[in-house]
Amino acid sequence: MEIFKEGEESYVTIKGWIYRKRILKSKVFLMVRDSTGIIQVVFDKELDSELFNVASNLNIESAVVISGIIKKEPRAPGGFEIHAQNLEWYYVGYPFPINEDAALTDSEYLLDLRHLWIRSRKMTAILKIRHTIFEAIHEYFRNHGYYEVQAPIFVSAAVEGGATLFQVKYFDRDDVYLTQSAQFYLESLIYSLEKVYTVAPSFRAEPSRTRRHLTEFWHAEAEIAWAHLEDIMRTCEELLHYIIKKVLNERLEELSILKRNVEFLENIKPPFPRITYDDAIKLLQSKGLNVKWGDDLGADEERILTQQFDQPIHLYLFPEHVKAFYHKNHPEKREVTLSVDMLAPEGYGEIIGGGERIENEEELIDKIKKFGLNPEDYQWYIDLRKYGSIPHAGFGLGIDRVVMWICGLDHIRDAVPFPRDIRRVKP
Ligand code: NSS
Repeated sequence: MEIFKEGEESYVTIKGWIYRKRILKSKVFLMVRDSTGIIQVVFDKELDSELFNVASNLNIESAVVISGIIKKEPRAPGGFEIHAQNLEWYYVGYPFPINEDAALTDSEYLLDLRHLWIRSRKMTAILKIRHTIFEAIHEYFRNHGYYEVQAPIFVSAAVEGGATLFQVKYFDRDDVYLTQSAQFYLESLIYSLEKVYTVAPSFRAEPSRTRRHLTEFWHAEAEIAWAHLEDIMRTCEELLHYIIKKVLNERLEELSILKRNVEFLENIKPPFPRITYDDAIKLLQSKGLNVKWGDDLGADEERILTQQFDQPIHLYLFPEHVKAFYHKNHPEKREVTLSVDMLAPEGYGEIIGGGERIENEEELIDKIKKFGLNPEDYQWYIDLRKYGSIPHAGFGLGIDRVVMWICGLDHIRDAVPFPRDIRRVKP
């Protein structure tokens, strides 16, 4: 809590909102919060009965400015309390009918009240951690020679398959969509800037409500000239490690509010284990799962895989048809691609997807056709392969999923202030 000193050292003024209220016979205790924390304020009836009455009648979430003497009080949260001498209130609050200690639930009720619920202690802790994660991502890329770039949100072709494209009413056109990924634009920018990244929203018309899918999510994407699969795997683990270290350095208090197992995060250290798709299928089969080579791995399979390790893992070399068309095929093992997903441990699953891109024009056109797509729709993307094409690779990290895992949340919706899914675009 920021203390505004006025004259005498121990006389302070605070501005905030009433978080909790407790009335005893001759004392009112207000817990007042601001963006920095919570402090206890005492109003003594015997010292000032008028002030005592005003304080007793204020609701939770009323906005207040309180002045008084700050004293050490080991029994108070934070070790200090303020003995109030003056109280001004602005707008009275509401009696929020929710027990804050309740788990962050899937409750539609809390989601309807999201504009108010974001004031809760847990949501505040999550939003501070989210802030630090965004900061870490920018720091990592900027400290490693990447240029930050921006790609359009209105686009005219699918990157990650037509099934999850959101069509937009764009004047009189019916071939405009919201972007699923900035990848193709980043690819075009490596020919001048070599290493580029962007942090932006991506949109997917995800038809189902799951614990890890939003229709609008935040995406950190990078593309690197001359890079191969190995470089991507190393970059991804370094980036994730950098994020975790920064959160551990700066957000221990918030992690403890969320009751996150901090020791688990402290033990995360690259290089992360690697497992090929082929071996993953064998491992899953040995666990009795009904999967065969060529299947796409869903949340259930990923959960079982990640539970075999106490680190994030690289799952790599996916079959061609499981991944988007732009992935480059393995030079010797043509049925698989130079692709990688990073899966977060503790059952969380995929947080990053990436790999090497096809750099040869003919190969790219063949692949587009093989996937039943129309090369005309990808004309400018194919064009990039005509002029000074080079090997390159990149990846996309789902920031909300990383927030969800680092905070130890049950649902991705709680990783975002105002989540969007198939049924919800409000508040
Ligand atoms: O579809 S991805 O696996 N890959 C791409 O979009 C590439 N074009 C990125 C690139 O190489 N530049 O999505 C990347 C990540 C994925 O691992 C998830 O963590 C996240 O984006 N993602 C999502 N998060 C939340 N909700 C949804 N619906 C979602 N879809 C992907």
